[in-house]
Amino acid sequence: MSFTDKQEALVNSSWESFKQNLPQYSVLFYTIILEKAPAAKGMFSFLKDSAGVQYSPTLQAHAEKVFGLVRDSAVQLRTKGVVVLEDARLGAIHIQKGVSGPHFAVVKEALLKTIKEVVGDKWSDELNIAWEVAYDELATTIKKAMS
Ligand code: HEM
Ligand code: ISQ
Repeated sequence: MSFTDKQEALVNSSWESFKQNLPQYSVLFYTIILEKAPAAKGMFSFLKDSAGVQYSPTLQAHAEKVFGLVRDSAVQLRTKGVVVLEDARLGAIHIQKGVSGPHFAVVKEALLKTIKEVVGDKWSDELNIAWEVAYDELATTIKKAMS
């Protein structure tokens, strides 16, 4: 099953909507992650000393980076059919922070829920699947780089 133009367009348009309100959506993203995995709070240098999830430019920049990489993954899947990790250090960073396999499912769930908020009544199974495939392929490349 190849990644279609339609799937890429769905990811691209919702990525643009996500960027329209980065402060709100980045806080939402972390909030969902910490609900599912409270212990992950201590992993993030910019969260560990704050009470709950506090907005900061750093927090926003990290969330934007994660969503941006998933969006890039969608573009790569449509153009090349595979995802190549653009930043070879990502494996080492995640090992060093103590990230493990189950964390990837938590981040995935939070990403999909955030996108659902972002698009509101434009949400569809098709949109959800497009983000899911792009995330899964990217997560696989990071996990490989970690092994
Ligand atoms: C750091 C992306 C999955 C936890 C980073 C960085 C990137 C990134 C680009 C470098 C720092 C930055 O610029 O933000 C991703 C992507 C993921 C993923 C694309 C999935 C496809 C995960 C998971 C966890 C995690 C599952 C565990 C909850 C962290 C932590 C850091 C980090 C703790 C260091 C943050 C700090 O500087 O304190 N990640 N990541 N990541 N990632 Fe991930
Ligand atoms: C994973 N890696 C880097 C940054 C992140 C920000 C929020 C949630 C997950 C993340």
